[in-house]
Amino acid sequence: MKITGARLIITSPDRNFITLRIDTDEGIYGLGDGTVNGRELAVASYLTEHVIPCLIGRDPFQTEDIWQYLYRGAYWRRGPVTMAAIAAVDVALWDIKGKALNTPVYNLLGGASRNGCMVYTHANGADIAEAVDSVQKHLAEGYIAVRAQAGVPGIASSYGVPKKGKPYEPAERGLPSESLWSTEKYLRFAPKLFDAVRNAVGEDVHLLHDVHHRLTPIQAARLGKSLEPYDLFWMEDATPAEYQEGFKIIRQHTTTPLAVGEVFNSVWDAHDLVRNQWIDYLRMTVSHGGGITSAKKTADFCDLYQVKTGYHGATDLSPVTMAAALHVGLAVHNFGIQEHMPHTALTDEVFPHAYKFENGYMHPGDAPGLGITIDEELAAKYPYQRAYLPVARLLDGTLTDW
Ligand code: CS2
Ligand code: MG
Repeated sequence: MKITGARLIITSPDRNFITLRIDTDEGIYGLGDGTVNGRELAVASYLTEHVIPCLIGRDPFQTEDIWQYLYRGAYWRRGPVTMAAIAAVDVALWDIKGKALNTPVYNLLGGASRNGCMVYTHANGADIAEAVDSVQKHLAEGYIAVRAQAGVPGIASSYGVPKKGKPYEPAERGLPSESLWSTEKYLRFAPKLFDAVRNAVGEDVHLLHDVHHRLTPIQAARLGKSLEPYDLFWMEDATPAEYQEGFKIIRQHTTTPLAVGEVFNSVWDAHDLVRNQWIDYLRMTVSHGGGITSAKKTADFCDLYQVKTGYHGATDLSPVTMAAALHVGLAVHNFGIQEHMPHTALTDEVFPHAYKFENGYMHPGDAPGLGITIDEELAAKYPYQRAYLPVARLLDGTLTDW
């Protein structure tokens, strides 16, 4: 089999998505996701100008060799744009492989290791009462794991809390908005939120929380300690992780499980975190971390250290990534949990898919390949629109991590 062509489908049903379609001489095609929220066209250009010309004529079954060619062969390695572009190619090739062999991709990765992938979804509210209601609403929908975020009193726009009446979607069309942040107010508030949520839902529900990179290690240690009575499934992105050893400080002080890595793009971003067992869950998902080829290797590396997967699954990862993540998640031994922030109905219509949610779990479905398609006619009705993630400042105006 030979690759005969590859092209991008850029669409913005409710938000921007970059989808790569690779075609072969046998009429089989595959899809990959190259979306990097707020920097979409950089990946599009990387693929169109530099990658697609190198793919024509290659054997799509050579996923390992093509991965190495795009990673080592470029000389310039890593980075979100490069790794998302490599992922788009790699995921599309695995899709082709599965379709050609008439089997779901998970069967090529070791087969199903479980009946389904446990997922968590987002509950949020302007205040504690609204957040508790939102958790209960998601439990009623069948979720058994829920992330809770609430507006911090005195902070106009807290991370994870939607604008009135809208679903939570951080990227906004136009230039970046700016929000204000106070770590002191947040640290006093977060234990009150989980006290209320845990009391309302009882012992059995898995509760998660995203700090979104906003604390120093010692502040994160204090938060982890203060949340221990509420038995969290994880505390996420407690501190920025460029300096991996920072997590050692958090680890020394608290038994609250730690998740990190949605902004990582290489196993090297997590190397010290994993081999020192400073974290419990790695969040780098398939599309931002170089594709299925590298996700499988990274998961196997984590398994040696009892670190589990907890892949990022926000709406800026397209349904193609959700499908790929579920195939990997179903197959690897050390699957932990999958984030599920459902896409809008319109996005689901643009990307018809075989994966399903039922009673707290998702399954990738048994269609050959990834089980995902794209309605190109519908996609064409929604052209790309520039959008950015917000930026955050401290109360005195200092730029901080959003
Ligand atoms: C978040 C994301 O899902 C998460 O855990 O941290 O909402 C993140 O802010 C976005 O994916 C950024 O694009
Ligand atoms: Mg997060």
